[in-house]
Amino acid sequence: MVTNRTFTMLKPDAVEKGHIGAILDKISASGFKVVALKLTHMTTADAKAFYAIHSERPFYGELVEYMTRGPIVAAVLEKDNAVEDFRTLIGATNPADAAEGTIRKLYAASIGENAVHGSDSDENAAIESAFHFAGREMF
Ligand code: RTP
Ligand code: MG
Repeated sequence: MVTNRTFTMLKPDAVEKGHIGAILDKISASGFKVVALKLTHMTTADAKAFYAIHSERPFYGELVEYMTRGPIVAAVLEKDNAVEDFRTLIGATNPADAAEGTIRKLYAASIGENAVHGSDSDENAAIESAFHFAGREMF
């Protein structure tokens, strides 16, 4: 099923550095409509579950530590071709490889602390949105 929504998180490093406004501004200016939004703090159990797909990877422990060390901004975004276009807007996982002008190029420090998450499929966008938001919180 193709949808026109994706899910994002502005990760703890982006929030710590005061980049919430600048990143949301860039997202809006790129044609995405915010249909759900909140500041939240993932528990260790939340982060382990959210990133369960990476549980066998060597960076899993570090990733869970990072994602739980402070609040994040969770959001659902709407636009035609949302998943693919948002992945283009954020750039490569490693900011060193990210294209000029992308959010990770502008705001990410390293492959581990890369400022922003974007869903990688329509199916995962729906699962991740439901992980963070109740139906009445999505508009
Ligand atoms: P995301 O899921 O956050 O949008 O990132 P992504 O698809 O570009 O990358 P993915 O392979 O799904 O990895 C998830 C997150 O794990 C951290 N990571 N660290 N130290 C490392 O080698 C490493 N590799 C990945 C990053 O925070 C990455 O976004
Ligand atoms: Mg991913």
